[in-house]
Amino acid sequence: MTSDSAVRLAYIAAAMYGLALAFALAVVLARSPKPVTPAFDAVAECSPEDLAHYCRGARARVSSFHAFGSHHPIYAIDGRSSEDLVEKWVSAPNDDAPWIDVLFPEPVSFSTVRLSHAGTAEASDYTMRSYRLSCSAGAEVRGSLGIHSNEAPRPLHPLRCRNVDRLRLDFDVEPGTARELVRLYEVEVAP
Ligand SMILES: [Ca+2]
Repeated sequence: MTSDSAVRLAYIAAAMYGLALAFALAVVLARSPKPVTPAFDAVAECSPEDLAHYCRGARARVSSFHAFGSHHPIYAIDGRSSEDLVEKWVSAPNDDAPWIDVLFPEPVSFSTVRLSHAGTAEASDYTMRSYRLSCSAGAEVRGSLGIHSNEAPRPLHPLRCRNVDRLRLDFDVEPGTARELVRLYEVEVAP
């Protein structure tokens, strides 16, 4: 085989590999346009200080996640503010309006939301600066709070919500910067 043929074969192989990857990604996205974590049964006495913990039956639903990085949204409600760089929810690169919902198995009331941003384990400029928290019962929004200049890696936000079944975080990404993806290690919701 000539070197030209070998180069041509290498190009063809690379192109086919790229097509296979694109097809696999399309299948993943088509099957789960709004990925949601499994519904675990609530465990009695589990994590009394964190209503968002999956062991209480809470679920996380997201606009997207970074599938190739294994950054599944379950990491945002597993009760661990780990410094392991895999253990975070990361939004997909093409998601320009990322959000995460915490879905409660039954109506809950709470007054604070603690977030663990990327700055808890990574460079501070990965910490999200601008986002909105809102809670709702069905379609009725019962509380919201806009954050516009956050620099804290682990801020505690006051948000008074009564008998709600969902907490939503809507993030403002900043394309071309470290904040072009959301990197969130944990959401904690306290009574
Ligand atoms: Ca976590």
